[in-house]
Amino acid sequence: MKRFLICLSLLIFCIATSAAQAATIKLGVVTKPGSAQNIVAEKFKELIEQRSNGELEVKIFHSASLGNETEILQQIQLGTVELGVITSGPFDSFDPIVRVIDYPFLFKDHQQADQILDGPLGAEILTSLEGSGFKGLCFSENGFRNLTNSRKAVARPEDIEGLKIRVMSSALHKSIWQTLGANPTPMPWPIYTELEQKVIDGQENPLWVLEVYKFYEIQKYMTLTRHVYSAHIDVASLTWWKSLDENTRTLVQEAMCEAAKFQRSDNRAKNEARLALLKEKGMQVEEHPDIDAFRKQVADLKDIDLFSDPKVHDLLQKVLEQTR
Ligand code: EAX
Repeated sequence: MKRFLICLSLLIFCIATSAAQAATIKLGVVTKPGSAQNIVAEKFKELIEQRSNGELEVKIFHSASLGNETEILQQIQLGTVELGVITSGPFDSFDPIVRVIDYPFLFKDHQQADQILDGPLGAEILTSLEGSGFKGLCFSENGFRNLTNSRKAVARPEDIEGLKIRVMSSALHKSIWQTLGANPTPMPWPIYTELEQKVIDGQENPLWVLEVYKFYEIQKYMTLTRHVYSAHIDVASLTWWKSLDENTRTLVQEAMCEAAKFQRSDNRAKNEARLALLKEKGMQVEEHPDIDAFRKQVADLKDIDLFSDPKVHDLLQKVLEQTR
């Protein structure tokens, strides 16, 4: 009997300690539930918790509860946050190589974006991020960005003259809008209040943002510029990554890439209905702006200083060749 009791208490002890060992992974996103980043995060959580039999637990910090995207990236670098689903724009100040994928009018469609990002050129970007403390896992998407504003219909570059446009914290995005004649104002997410109070006239983001954040209430005009295909880079803290065993790394990598693919197709499938909804809500949409004119205006950006680093320059050349 005594033996039995000892065995039983040992068993209970083992169960209790193994339950206590369930590691909690912190995952940061800046946007709110229902947003593109959260759809990736929630899918990842579901997959990894299922596959690790409860040994890994994911806690999603959304709605900027860890700060803006730059601040989340800093915490990932430090290792105080393990994972992030972060728009590629703000990576600009950590590693200039990401400017390559935010290059204006680079990808003609989703298929081409997938082909480059899921291929060797995308892998070069993910690997390069290790130099700044990130383990790049895969690409999910924000989507093709479109211009909106509260002042006037925009169909050509000259219509943009003087518009105060909020841009992400990215030197490239600022240059794009300067070159197009706007007055670009870098500002972290979220920006509803600034738009509402007319501190800024406009912004640029994919269709889902206008629906989820109800920008149709405060932005009358939209132009389907699709000027930048905005990826999210799904990253882990390199310090944390190095502390993981091989099995856990594989689990995390596979679950994140599956979540990314799931989210990309989910996002794309919803775009048509979103456009209809935005029109129904009263937005005036310019569906056929003079894209050639916009494209011409930014054509020399590849020669500016932001692309002077030889590694960045070479990769941009390669991507431009493959997307022509
Ligand atoms: O998804 O800051 C931005 O414009 C980003 O696209 C934001 O994460 C919304």
